Amino acid sequence: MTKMISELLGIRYPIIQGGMAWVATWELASAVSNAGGLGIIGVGGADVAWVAEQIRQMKAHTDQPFGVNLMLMNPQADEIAELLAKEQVPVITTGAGNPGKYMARWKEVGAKVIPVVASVAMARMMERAGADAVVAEGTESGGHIGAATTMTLVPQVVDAVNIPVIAAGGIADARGFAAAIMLGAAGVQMGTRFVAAEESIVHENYKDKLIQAKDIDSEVTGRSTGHPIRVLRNKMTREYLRLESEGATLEELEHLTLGALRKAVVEGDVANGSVMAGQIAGLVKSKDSCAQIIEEIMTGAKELLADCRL
Ligand code: TUI
Repeated sequence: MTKMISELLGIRYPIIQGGMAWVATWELASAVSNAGGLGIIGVGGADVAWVAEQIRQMKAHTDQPFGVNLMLMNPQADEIAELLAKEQVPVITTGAGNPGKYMARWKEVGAKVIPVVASVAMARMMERAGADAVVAEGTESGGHIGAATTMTLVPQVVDAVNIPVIAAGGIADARGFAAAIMLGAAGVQMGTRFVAAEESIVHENYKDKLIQAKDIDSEVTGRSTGHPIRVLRNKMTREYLRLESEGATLEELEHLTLGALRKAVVEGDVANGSVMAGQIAGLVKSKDSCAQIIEEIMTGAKELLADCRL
């Protein structure tokens, strides 16, 4: 039987919260860590001073393990990588690139390093570079995505590496958790369900749009630019996809998405902003506390897995 990541990370339950830009602030992350999961601060495009303050707040609001996600396209990635080492952040996850050049430094200070990957090749590369685990993130996820689905990616990554694999993409309840365990995962990462959590600081308009979303309400912008981003359909995506199909330039397209996530999360402009969410948004129907979410999933999954017969 696979060892759960709760053992590796010193947490009660093998559930980690995605490191979502603008959304995963210390308020959400500390609530998840205090509820027995692993809360993660999402750096996104923020600067080093913002990250330092978030870590300070996190340490003040939880005595449980926590993580920071470094989005590797961040212009200050080098400085932030060093800050994470100096602050002895217990768990570091990365997204949207290859964190190879930071691994030795992070391992030297004893951080557990968990890159988010979207392919078997990248998972293998990360294992060789010294990763403690990987998050295998399927294309059902919100935000920046790869091509493979969670159902196909997770078992292939599990077979390819000897480190624990955390499943992400399309998981928001006990059934998804149990399914991930059946695929060989040692835990799950969830984003979308936590966006709607009581403790999440995202604008109520964003949470309401998420809760009203149906199964087929997400779109992927940026396929033509090489930066596919899954978001809920709105005025911005209609305009974006129209321009994209007409062969618009990168500049014209970027004009629509620059600052768009902040616009949706902070200002609540869910018509013109970028409402990042996974395909599982249709399953998220209430704004629960992080403790309720984690308790519901663990209790439900135990029952499902115990009752499982052919
Ligand atoms: O990183 C994510 N999801 C994200 S990051 C993000 S921030 C952003 N905001 C606005 C525009 C653009 C980005 C929003 N959502 N998930 C983890 C993830 N990583 N998914 C896919 C990958 C990935 C992709 C390529 C990991 C490695 C990789 O390697 C490429 C290489 O360097 O070889």
